[in-house]
Amino acid sequence: MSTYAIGDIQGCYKEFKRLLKEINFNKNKDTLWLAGDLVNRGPKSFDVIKYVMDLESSAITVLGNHDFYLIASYYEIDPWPHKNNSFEEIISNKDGEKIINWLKNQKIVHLDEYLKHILVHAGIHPNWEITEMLSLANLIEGSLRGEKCREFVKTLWSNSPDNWDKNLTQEQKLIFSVNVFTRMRYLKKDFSLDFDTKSHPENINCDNLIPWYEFSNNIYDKYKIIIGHWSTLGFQNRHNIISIDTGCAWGNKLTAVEISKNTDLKKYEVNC
Ligand SMILES: [Mn+2]
Repeated sequence: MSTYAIGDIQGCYKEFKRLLKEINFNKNKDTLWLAGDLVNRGPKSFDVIKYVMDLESSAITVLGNHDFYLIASYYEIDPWPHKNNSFEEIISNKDGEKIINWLKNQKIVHLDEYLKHILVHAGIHPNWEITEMLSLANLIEGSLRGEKCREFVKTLWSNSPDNWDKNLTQEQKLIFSVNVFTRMRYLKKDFSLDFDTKSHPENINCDNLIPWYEFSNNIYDKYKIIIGHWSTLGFQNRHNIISIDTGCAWGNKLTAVEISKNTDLKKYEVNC
């Protein structure tokens, strides 16, 4: 009865299966938390999603920016017409619609009150209260599952608004919160999102770019937040976050951690 979290798989099916072997994952006993970005970049996005679908309630997945990008591509919304992706295999497959429907039913945030951990792809904005954060996640999940999913996904490809304000319109709140949950890395001192910088904090030469988890917030005090998304940050086990995207799609590593209430974090990894 163990709970494991795995970072961004990004279509790296072979490495994913190797890692599951390494942790002796048993679908009938254990639970798998996936930090999002199941697809794109790697060669086998279709196989990764099919495998996770077959795990049924043994796997909990939160969506990442690449998973949103796949949903958009399925609806023929292409935010970056000149960028390559590896979605064709899924979109043209007879099970394509099933896969997209499954993705639309995954979560944005997973909070485990017993383990006191939260799983999210990129992060949680420091200006949010917990109830606000959960209701924004619910709003996104509802919009994905609703009849107007395509219209909703079409609005998302914007960097504006770049800061939180309780008076934003519903559409603006959705755009901002999807960006926070799935893309955020650095904030400026005024709490606005930076959309350009990906480097490790040690390589940043700018006083006005601060990793989001260095701000203080009640949510980060109460729960440890497990994130993927930031491969240049790599593995981190800090007081308020565990970062587990170790860049499998870039030929580095795929990482799993065992989450437990009582024992120290256990880390497992395979080379990619
Ligand atoms: Mn990502």
